[in-house]
Amino acid sequence: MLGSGSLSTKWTTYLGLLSVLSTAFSPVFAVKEHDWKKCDQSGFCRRNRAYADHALSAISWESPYKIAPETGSFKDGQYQAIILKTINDHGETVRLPLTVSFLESGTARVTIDEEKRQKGEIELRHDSKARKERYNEAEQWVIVGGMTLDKGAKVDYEDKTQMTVKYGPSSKFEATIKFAPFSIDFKRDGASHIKFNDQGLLNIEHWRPKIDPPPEPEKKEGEQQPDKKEEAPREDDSTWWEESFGGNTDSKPRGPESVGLDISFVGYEHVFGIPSHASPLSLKQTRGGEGNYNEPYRMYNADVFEYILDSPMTLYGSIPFMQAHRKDSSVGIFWLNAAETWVDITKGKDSKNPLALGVKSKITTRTHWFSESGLLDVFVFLGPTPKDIISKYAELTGTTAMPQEFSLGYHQCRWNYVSDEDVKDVDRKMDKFNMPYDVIWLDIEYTDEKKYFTWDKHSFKDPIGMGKQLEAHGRKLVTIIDPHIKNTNNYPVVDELKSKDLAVKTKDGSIFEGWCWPGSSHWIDAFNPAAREWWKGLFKYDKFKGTMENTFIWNDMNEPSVFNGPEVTMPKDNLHHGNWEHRDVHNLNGMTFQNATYHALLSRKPGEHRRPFVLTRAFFAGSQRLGAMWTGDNTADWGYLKASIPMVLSQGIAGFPFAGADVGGFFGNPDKDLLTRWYQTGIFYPFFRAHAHIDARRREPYLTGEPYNTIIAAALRLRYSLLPSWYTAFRHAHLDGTPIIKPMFYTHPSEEAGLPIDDQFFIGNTGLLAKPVTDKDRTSVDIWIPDSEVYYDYFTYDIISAAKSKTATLDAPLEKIPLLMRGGHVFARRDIPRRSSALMKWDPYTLVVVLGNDRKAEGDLYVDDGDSFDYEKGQYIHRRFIFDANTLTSADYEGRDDASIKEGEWLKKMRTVNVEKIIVVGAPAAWKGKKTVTVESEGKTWAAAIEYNPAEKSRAAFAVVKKVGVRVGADFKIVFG
Ligand code: NBV
Repeated sequence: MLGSGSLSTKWTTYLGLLSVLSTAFSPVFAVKEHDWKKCDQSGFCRRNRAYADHALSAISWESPYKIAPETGSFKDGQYQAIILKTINDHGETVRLPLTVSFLESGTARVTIDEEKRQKGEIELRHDSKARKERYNEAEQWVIVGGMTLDKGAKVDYEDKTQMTVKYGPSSKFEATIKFAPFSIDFKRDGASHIKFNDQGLLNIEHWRPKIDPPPEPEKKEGEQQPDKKEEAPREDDSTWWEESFGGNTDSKPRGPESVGLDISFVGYEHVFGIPSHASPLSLKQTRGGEGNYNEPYRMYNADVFEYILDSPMTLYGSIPFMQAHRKDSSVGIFWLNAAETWVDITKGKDSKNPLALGVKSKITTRTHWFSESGLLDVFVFLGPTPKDIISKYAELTGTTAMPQEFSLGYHQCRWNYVSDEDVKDVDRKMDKFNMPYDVIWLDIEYTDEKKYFTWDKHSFKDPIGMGKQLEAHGRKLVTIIDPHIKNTNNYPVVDELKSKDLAVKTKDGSIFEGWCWPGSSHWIDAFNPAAREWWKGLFKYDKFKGTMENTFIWNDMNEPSVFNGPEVTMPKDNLHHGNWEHRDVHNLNGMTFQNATYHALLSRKPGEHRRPFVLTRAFFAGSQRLGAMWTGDNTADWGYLKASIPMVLSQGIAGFPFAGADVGGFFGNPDKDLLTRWYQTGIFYPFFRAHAHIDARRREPYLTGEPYNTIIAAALRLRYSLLPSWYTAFRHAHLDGTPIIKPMFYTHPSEEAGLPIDDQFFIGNTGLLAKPVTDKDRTSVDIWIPDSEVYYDYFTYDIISAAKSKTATLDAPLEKIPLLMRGGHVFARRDIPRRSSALMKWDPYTLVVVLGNDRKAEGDLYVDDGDSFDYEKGQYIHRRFIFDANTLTSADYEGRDDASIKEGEWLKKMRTVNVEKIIVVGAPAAWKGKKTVTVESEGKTWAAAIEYNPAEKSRAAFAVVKKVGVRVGADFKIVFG
């Protein structure tokens, strides 16, 4: 058996080799900030910031972009015109086609292209084979719906200087397009909410030929040089055609081509979104000042291991979606551009127009977005609620896929389980210590020398035997498959990649070779449909031998990570399918790879139609349709535990809620308290996986010793008992993009004090409010109470006394998880402790009815087979529970008629599954002495025993009905009073 010690040595030797090969990669466990570009090291970032500085400091600045009104036309919900950009004092202009689309959903879209590049009337430098157009295929990857034009959109006003279009539901939205300079003011109910180019920072870097400066005339002795100070300031063209960083030079065949725009959120103090950053949920200002950042938020998917906290630095994935919120109003934008993107944020009084706001807060958040290349393409959402914003965004980019049910369970991972025997041993020990888990993971060491789709024959002698042991308790295996393919002999995968011409190319069209785990490697170009088709074949059970029905996949390193590449990724002038430069598509790259794997899992065997599970590290808008993400290589440190909550919340409000952080911290060794608190937090991540670096000590939860083992087991049990409610929350995310864990601004958009809070959250619609302990040695937490409902402690039913908008202090010694139940909700649990979620499949349900101040409660439960796509054919149970007037009823959530549903095998079997127990928290005193309740279901009426527990000190009264005996899928009525 290969011990972790020898693996570690192998790894260290390996990294030694890499550090010789690469200046950009180092095995030192701290991010080397200087390995990543700061704004002034990125040519277009520096230029756009300088443009902004100039525009904002000039005494009079007029944006040089004007619509030529005679080119404009409005038809079927779409306005098209040419914007003329004046490029010199002689009035020379460049033509930029503008399209403003008003969609039926009430979303507006503004797209600006460049005519010369569209028509291919440009010359490429450096003999590049790249495409000449601005990248216009992002929408093919990202947008899946909601694009029907609003035929009802009407021009409401037009003159020589501007036009106003009314659109959206009941025409309550308005866009005023000013022609000169070009700007757009988006209004709702007559008031401005979002403004484009209000500050005049619109900047479309047009194509121009490179003119080599004439050689400096030779200076003759005694001759006077002309005084240069008199010349007009020159544009900074130093990085137009080439740019170097960290020893790598990027050739730019199309010259400068960035797109930039200022987007003001009028009267909004908070903006959220643009994950992933290790930063607060409410985004910080980025132009300096106390407590602010000095750098813009960056989105350029990168392998930034051991990232730093409280930073706008880029991480592994990007979603350029932002929402602004103030009391009672939310609006948002989606910047559809897959190139490197930066966002500056400033906040301040709207000095231009303080009276026009019509809202108390005079703070306006101004954002400045710029991308290196591609179209300027922005969607605008006018709300008014956070839910509206997210659901409209989800309509465009899709929602979370219905997950494999097992994937909501606990995932046990480390780099690496060293052999099949090791895996089987962990599997047995989890059982021995009564710790439920669903999935065990294999990192890169399971392969034969990092050749994906192979097994190390010495350490994984019998993968099928291993898979079968897992299967016995309904458990699964996830194996890692990365996008870099080892460049070596006798490896059919690389031979095929080359012979079929499916890899990413260099700028001159030859196959790109770089360094990653396997050493010299090539990268699959998942933009290429033929590559995706080929990829599918590799996962067939008879091709990827050793895998079986319970094997699923983890895609890592798909930013892509290239150890010897610029900023640890691919050269920007590399070419993808269709000859698009990597520069144009970088942030999409990870999603295309996850997409290829997703489709491969769908076609492992003819006739097998099961939901894939694919974890990805890199992502973009739309990745939510394909699986889960995690926040990458964090550290076993309290700060990273704390940061994980806003990071996961931010994913949720940007449409990709199936998110989690490595429990325990990837780098380093957590002490027992930290590990325990991390489990108590991790049970609330939608994606709940423990993971550890290869050099970290073993830390399977049962190794912690007492009392930690018992405490961690209890946390795991809590996750497992609530799985029905988690699954229901996923169903809602799937239906309309709703986040799975919800920040306060989302659930209580009217409560100003809660808007920036990002360390507590609600789980789905359960009314469960969690505030994990994320500080060392803390034995209590202060939780903010968002409303005047009654709140109970989840475990003791103690009433939490705090007024609305006040904090309550909750006791939280190590064994206690701060978790409250908000009055007014019903949620479902399964209380029989089992080893895995699969073994709970036919278990009875417990309903917890938490009565509100008005003695009412409501909730829902969604169940399906958790594995197939039969839910698409109505094979599911979705119940709505209402408690009112002392009666609990259950009815179909959508009002479907039972008789209309043709029962498949799973639904038939669900006939045996009951709601067995009902707990009513906050039970009225009038129930005292009651012995039975009346149950009515499926034409029968019977009595079930009730046990009433009167209030005691701070504990609320509660009642328990133990043998309810109603089918979970049937309508029922239970009369308590
Ligand atoms: O495959 C090894 C690791 C993996 O464990 C981790 O989760 C990824 O984020 N991988 C990165 C590569 C190297 C990390 C130093």
